[in-house]
Amino acid sequence: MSQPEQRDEVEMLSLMLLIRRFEERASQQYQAQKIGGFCHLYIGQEAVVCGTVAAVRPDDYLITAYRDHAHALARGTSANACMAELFGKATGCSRGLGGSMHYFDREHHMYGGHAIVAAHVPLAVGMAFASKYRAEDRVTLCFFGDGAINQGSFHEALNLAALYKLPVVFICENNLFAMGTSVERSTSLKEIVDRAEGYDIPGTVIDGMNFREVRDKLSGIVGSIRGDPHPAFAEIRTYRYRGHSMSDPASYRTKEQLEKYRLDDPITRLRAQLAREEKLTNEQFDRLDKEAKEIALASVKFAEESPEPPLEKLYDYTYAMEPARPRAQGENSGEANRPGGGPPSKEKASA
Ligand SMILES: Cc1ncc(C[n+]2csc(CCOP(=O)(O)OP(=O)(O)O)c2C)c(N)n1
Ligand SMILES: [Mg+2]
Repeated sequence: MSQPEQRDEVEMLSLMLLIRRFEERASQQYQAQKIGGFCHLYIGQEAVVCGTVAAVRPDDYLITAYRDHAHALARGTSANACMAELFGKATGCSRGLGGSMHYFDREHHMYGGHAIVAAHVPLAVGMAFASKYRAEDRVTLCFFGDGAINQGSFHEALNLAALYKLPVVFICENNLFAMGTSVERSTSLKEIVDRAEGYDIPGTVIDGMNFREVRDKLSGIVGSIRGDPHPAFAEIRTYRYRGHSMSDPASYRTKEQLEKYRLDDPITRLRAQLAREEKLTNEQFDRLDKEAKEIALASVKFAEESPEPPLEKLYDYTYAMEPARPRAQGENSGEANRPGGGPPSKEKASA
């Protein structure tokens, strides 16, 4: 298969709007205590995943870290399935058992949602190995944050990918911070992209606030990989407007820095580019935004009305089995009562 037809830019702008409005709704619902656990928002970074997705085929593999709502939406997972997952409902994209950090959608080739920093980078290398082994021309897109690049698993993975010439793009979403630690305080290199050189992997720096630049540079990278499998590294420079997670007031950075990036907003920028070229009117933009807000709002209703997963499914899809429940007086200690004991549920046996 060849490169995809270039996706329509107005369609991609509406995808960025959907991601932003979805995240705003998620934030609101989190504050209303409808969502438990951690929740990391992607607001400000929309052009990174949208530009990438616009440059690849739907059957290319995608894997990412825990700031993953946008990656699923960009791949085509419905807002309903995404919001329901945040609510822990059975209709969620991970059946309500994964939550914010563990989105998964095999149909759309979105292979997580991974909470342990850099732990998924070797998985991406395994996926790229599989497609090369099967002589497919799929490319694996592996997203991670600037906080991942000093983890051991990251280095092992890059080395193997280079050695075996695997078709994988390592995409570092450099938003300048890993929780409250800035890149200057964590990384000896001045430029993250130089990490790639140490493994003989070609590296590119990309402005992540510019949708067109992300799409065009990724398109070149992915095109060259399809003809001749090899790894590539893209440092995409971006910024998150919100704190690391919902509980972070982000007091480690200045208002001026935030303002600088807000003025360079990826949605505003693509809107202005399209308007200048007379491809989008203000009315059309307002309509797209209204639609995005409606989809996000409807997803909350869908999530609220969806059923909880049944309690007996709580330990399905985990490595550990149901823990022992306290024994009632006079009850014998039996197999079914111990961890690992007892028959698996029907669905688990067939999964
Ligand atoms: C191995 C490991 N160490 C520590 C953590 C705690 N932790 C969660 S997020 C995070 C920061 C990661 O930052 P970055 O990779 O830049 O991603 P971003 O949040 O900026 O998208 C840390 C240290 C973790 N999840 N995994
Ligand atoms: Mg970061």
